[in-house]
Amino acid sequence: EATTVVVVGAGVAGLTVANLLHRNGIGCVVLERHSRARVERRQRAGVLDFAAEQVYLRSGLGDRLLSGAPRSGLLEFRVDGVPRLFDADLHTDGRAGRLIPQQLLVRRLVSTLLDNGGEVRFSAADVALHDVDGARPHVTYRDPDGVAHRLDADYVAGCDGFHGVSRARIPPEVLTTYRHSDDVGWFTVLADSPPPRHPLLAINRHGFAAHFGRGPGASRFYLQCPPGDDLGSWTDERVWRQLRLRLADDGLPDGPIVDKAVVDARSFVVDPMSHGRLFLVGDAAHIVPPMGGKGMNLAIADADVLARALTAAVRDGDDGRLREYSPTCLRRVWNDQEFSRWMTEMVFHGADETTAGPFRRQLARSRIDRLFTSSAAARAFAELMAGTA
Ligand code: RFL
Repeated sequence: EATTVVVVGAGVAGLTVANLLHRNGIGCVVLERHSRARVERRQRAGVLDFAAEQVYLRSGLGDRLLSGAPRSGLLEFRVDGVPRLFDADLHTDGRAGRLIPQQLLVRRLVSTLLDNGGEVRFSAADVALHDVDGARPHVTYRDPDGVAHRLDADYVAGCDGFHGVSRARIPPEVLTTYRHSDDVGWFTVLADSPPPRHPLLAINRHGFAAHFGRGPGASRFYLQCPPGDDLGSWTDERVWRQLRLRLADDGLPDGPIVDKAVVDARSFVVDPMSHGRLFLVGDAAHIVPPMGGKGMNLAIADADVLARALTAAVRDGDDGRLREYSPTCLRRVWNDQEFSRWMTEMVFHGADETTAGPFRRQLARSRIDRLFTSSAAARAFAELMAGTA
């Protein structure tokens, strides 16, 4: 069996590549390890930045994918219980992003692709890439009945996330890997509780916490914690008590907690993002710390660059853009890597009263204060939030 492009992974990256290729009339097959139900349930990000929104609008997918997704023009910083609203719309001339839970976007990307005649093979096991540096790569996998298959292709898009198999196909001797870990952990909670009026970041002596909406009846919270913190120590009762203290809101409504995790504030980048006829897209090539809200948006930006480059190569026989794929994406990746670290630094402060806590809290206050006193600082921040189109 043969196709033009095999896409490995049906996350935001892979599904965006496939939808964009499909609209350009380029044949592709998506291979996904998990079931459709599982892929459509994974709740992660929630903010689509302006640059990512433009990708869908330009390709005519905007109505289908983004209907009902509200604009997210305001961001609340709550310093010592005092709210301050940052107006991203104002400082970017209306280029604010939109709120859309990642799993809703994924669900819509899947149904749009399938309705348009695209193909996703879910529950594909043992996906393996072969001859990616030759003229004609192929991908092997097993279907849910255990039957082995082989797909020949001109190109492979490795969109299989940080733990996927694609990245390992780039020989280590040509790959530079950049890693950085902060001495901070993020304990994150997903709850069926009312979302905040605006995305909220809170600074006070009890430590940092953030509250983001994930649709009409769902919230994601982040609480700064020691790296590798013990999940078992975060009982539901402690979660709500800490959130009320840190968000300085005694009346914060609770609700059933549906997920808890400790995530590293990990930064990771590989260079180059391509090898032969294999192209890495999204988390397969880079991870940014969560506080910048850029992981999903970078995946969409990469997907757009790759879909255009593949279209030029397949339709017009021009592979110049494919050669530029990795450097083009990496410029944005490093820009957002720097923004995400800066954002983490901006709000980072412990509850520790004896050492760095009080000092860092003053820095956090000062950085936030600058956003409200210097229009140049506000503009720089809002522009990074919007992303570069
Ligand atoms: P995904 O979403 O991980 O999708 C990869 C897909 O590949 C499949 N796969 C395989 N398929 C076949 N064969 C294999 N061997 C395979 N191995 C893996 C997987 O099953 C999956 O379907 O990567 P993608 O598409 O690159 O998208 C990246 C985003 O998901 C990620 O960057 C964001 O979720 C990060 N992130 C956030 N980003 C934001 O922009 N804003 C946020 O607010 C935000 N919050 C978050 C986040 C990530 C979180 N996690 C993962 C801890 C909050 C959390 C909790």
